[in-house]
Amino acid sequence: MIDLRSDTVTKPTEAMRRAMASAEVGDDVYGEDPTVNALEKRAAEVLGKEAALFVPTGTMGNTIAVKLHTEPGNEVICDDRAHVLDWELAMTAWFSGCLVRAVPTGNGIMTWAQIEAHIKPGNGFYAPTALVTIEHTHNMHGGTLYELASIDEICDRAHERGLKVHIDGARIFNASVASGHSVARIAQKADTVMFCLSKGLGAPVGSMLVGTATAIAKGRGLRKRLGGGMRQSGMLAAAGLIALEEMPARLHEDHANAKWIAEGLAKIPGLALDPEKVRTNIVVFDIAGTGLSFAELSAKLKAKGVLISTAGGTRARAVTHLNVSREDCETALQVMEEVLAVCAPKVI
Ligand code: TLP
Repeated sequence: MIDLRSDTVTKPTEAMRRAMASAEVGDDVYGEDPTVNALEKRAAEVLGKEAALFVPTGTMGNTIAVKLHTEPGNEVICDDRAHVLDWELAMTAWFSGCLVRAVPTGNGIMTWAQIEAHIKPGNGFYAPTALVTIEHTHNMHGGTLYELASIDEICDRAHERGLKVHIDGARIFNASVASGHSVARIAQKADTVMFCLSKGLGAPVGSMLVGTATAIAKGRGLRKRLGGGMRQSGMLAAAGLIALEEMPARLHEDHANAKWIAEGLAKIPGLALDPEKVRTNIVVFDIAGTGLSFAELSAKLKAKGVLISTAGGTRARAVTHLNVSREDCETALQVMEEVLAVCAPKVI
């Protein structure tokens, strides 16, 4: 199978497996796992923040961040296709008692003007806004990127208004490689950042939440409350350290493969996308013109050994990663061409 459903499907490298097998461990709930401690120290350094917390998933990292920055009854602003809104089972409501105020964007990238128009004052008539979360890169819009100046502006203006800013940086290393800005520079003005070790960076499990020492100390308690106190998790942190240190250097390969797939898909009748907009490892394309539903198309591709995922409605998603070579991309594109050659494109 050529698995383009997500970069979450990556398998740990041999180096990761060796490091996991020989990891020094202790009970992390007592703060005694040396490998987890090393990962947290290093993640904080790389992101330029005071402290970091190792969490099992990106969802838990975002969930803790929302709780840190809000009180029940607050509003949280994010874009209308954000992962925190669509894919985290209403965690903002469930764990933090907050309402999401979603900003329609078309590309996942909010401007300060759009955000400002959605801020609610706490004047007795409205639920006050407490937090802005931005997703960088943006998953469901095809790995799109914020401009650095825009992130800075959002953080500065939000802080002036008394709001906190959290970056859902599940793929912040992809953003860094594509933009040429260090992850520390991207994260500089944000209050917290969550990033995933388990996606493009290839670790089997784990994400990091970074922020001030005070926020992360509080986050540690919230992680335990969510059932995320993982004991001898140095086994996992060992792979995470390799992901953090060694894997960002190869992400440009995934970006080149995604661009290559996008250019090929754009030539297939019935598929709609702009390959110019593909800057990282996610390709989102519209299949409406094929006359097939996503379920039909994905089943036909699966029968020929290619897996893709949905980005909602008639939009499909192909994600490149560590375990997909250029040759795999060529095969996948060929399969797509074969499958769609026998399906007459719908005349719109
Ligand atoms: N994204 C997954 C699915 O849940 C859609 C994927 O296959 O891409 N933030 C962003 C931007 C994400 O893309 C994801 C995972 C998460 C948070 C959550 O990470 P996990 O899966 O570790 O909870």
